[in-house]
Amino acid sequence: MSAEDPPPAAHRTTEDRSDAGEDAAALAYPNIALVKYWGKRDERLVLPWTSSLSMTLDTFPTTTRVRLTPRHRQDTVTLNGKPLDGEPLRRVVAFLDLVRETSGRPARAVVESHNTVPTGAGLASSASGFAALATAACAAYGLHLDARALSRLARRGSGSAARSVFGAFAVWHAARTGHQDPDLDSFAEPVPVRLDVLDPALVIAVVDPRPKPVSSREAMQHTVNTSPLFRAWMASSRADLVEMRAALHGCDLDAVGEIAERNALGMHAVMLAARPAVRYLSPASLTVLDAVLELRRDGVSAWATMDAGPNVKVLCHRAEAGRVAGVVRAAVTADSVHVAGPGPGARLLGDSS
Ligand code: 2P0
Repeated sequence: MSAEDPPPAAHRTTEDRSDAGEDAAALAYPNIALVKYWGKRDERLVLPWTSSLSMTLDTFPTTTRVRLTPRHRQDTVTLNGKPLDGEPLRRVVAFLDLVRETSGRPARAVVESHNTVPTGAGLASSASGFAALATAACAAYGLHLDARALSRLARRGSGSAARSVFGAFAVWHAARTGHQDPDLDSFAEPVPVRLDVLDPALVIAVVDPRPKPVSSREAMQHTVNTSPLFRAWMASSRADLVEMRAALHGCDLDAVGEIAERNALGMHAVMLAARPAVRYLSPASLTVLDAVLELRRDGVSAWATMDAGPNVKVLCHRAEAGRVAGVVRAAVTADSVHVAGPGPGARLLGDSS
C-alpha cells in the first residue's frame, strides 16, 4: 500500500471518510483456493459444507464503482463497459438489495465494474468481483463494517469473495455445526504466513480463456445432490485443511503443494462422480499436470491446482517461477501464462467523485 492510498474500508472511521457515502470505488484481487470450497449447505445464505483456504493474488484485479441514484427505479450494472443482464445482473441486484436492507437506504445504484481477469473461466472473477462490490457498496451506502463483517457480506454475493477481502493467505470458516446463527459464524480471516520464507508464486496457465459451460454455483449444487463421493470429499477436505494450516505455519512449500494438489484432484474427482458428471479439465489441463510431474522429477517444487475450468495454476517458489512458466509454455499451447504472487486485500480507492 502506498502513502497516497486510503486505509482499507474496515479501518476507516466516519471522520476520515473523504467519500462520505453515495459514490465509492474499490479494488479487489482474485484468490486461488489451496483447500477448495465445493458445495453449500445453505444456498440462500451461501454457507459452505467445509472450510476453505486460499492465496489472494497480486494480478487480475477488479475495480468497481458504486454510485447511488435515488431518482432511478432500477439498478444499472456494467461489466467492462457492457450492461449485465440475466442471472449475473440478478445476482448483483440481489446483493445490492441486501446492502440496502442492512443500511436502511433504499436508493438504487449505478455499478461500473472492470475485470482484468477472463470472466467465468475458473480464474476467480466472482471472488474479486464481489469483494470489490461489497467494499464499494458499503462505502456508498454508508455501512461501516469491520473486515470480518465485510467478508460475511461479500460471502453472500459469492462464497469465494469472502476470502478476497483479505490479502495473502485467508481461511473461510464453514459455520460450526449446531451454531445458533450460522450466518454470523461463517467468515474469512487472515492466516499468518512468513511470506519471505515460504516465497510462494502461482504460475497461471490460461489454456482456455472462454467462459465455462456450467457455472460453479450450479455445478457444486449438482455435486452435492448427486455425487456418491460427496461425504468422502468433505471428510478428506476437512483433514486437508488441518494439515494445510500446519504446512503453512512451518513454511513448508512442498507440503503445502502436495496437500493443495491432492485437494484439487479430490474436488475434480467428486464432481466427476456426479450424475451426470461435471468435467472441467481438458486434455490441455492434463498436459500441464504431466509437465508439473516432470518438473518434480527434475527436483523443482511445483504443484498444480485447478478450479471450475480447465486452466491450471502451478504453485512453486517465486525464484523458480520463470523456469516453471517456461516448462508450461513449452508443454502446451497456452493462451497466456502469468506469474502471480501473494496480493493485498480489498480496499477503497481514493475519492471517485
Ligand atoms: C474455490 N471455487 O474454493 C472453489 C474451487 C471453484 C473451485 O469458489 O456459488 O464463484 O458464488 O459461492 O465462489 C467458485 O465458486 O461460487 C469457487 P458461489 P464461487 O475457490
